Amino acid sequence: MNFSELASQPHRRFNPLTREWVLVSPHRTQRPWQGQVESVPTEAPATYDPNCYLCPGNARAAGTKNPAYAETFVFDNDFAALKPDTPADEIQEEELLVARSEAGRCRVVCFSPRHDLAMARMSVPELRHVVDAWVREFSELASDPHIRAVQIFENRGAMMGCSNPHPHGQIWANETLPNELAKELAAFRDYRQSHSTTLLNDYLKLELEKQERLVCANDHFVLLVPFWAVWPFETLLVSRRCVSALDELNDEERTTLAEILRQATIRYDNLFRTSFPYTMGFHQRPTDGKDYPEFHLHAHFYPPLLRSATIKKFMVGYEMLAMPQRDITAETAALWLRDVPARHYLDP
Ligand code: H2U
Ligand code: ZN
Repeated sequence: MNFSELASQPHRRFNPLTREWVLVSPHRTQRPWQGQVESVPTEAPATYDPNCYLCPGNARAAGTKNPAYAETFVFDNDFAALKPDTPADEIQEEELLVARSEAGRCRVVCFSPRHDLAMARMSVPELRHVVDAWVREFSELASDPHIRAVQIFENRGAMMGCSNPHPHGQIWANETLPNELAKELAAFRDYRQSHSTTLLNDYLKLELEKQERLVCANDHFVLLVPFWAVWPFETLLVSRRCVSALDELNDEERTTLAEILRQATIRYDNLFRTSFPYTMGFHQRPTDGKDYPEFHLHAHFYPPLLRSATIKKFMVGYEMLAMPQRDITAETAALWLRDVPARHYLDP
């Protein structure tokens, strides 16, 4: 059987980064939908909102006043999930009741002083400030001997639990490796041991040959729908050069990262002509001071929308109890994202 025949039938695909499988059921895209329909915000936010806790000059929920910032602004999360002064402690009863203290830091990154913008509506120089802020934060947090992992991410849109339309992301830094990073690190390490190359270098080479899952690319980054995608329009953003974290990107690469982030988010917005919700974030090397030549910097975009701006994918039932499942194939999703204009639908 060839690939297109297999891809038209129910099948499983392997995710070499997590070493888990996803069930793909392409025929199910035909099924009717009588479930929940999401509402699409129709009113555009104002450029400044006096009630927004992230806008310049405003007071945050805990009372601290934001400075009149002009580019990006980073602060310690007032409701941090991880705190630097957490005392070390642990319990263990048999192998069943096990808990350990976890210290860390949480930061909030305001991408822009403009309340109404999103990555898709920011210019490349503006997004470059965001990239530079991420690099600065990563380096500073990585230099703390207690911090071994830095998770940079953005929740965009109320559907993904974003608490405020003001463009912002978060950084959580902790003492131990979070589950997803640990899974990927083990896969990167094993691949490098059994091949002389690195996992994402080889994968990128294959995708560049095959072309069918590519969305867009520039000199230093490629955006594609991974073969093993779970979310309907999930994408993977990979650096062409194998670097282990944002701090290794040179000046030109940082600008091209800003460019491809803009392209990625414009394409998402254009797909259903809406401010596309997603969770996105970077996976980078652990920050314990060791070298990780096997680790390849990348970002994942996980958007929940299924086939219009109002229908969302739920991860329930089979996904919660068995394994992730998707209907639209990675190849079809890539085609849709590749075919939308590269210019934002709201831009004049
Ligand atoms: P989300 O929209 O992804 O939830 O991120 C907003 C973060 O901002 C959230 O973690 C923090 C919340 O704790 N926050 C502050 O630190 N100060 C505030 O005044 C409100 C929100
Ligand atoms: Zn605001």
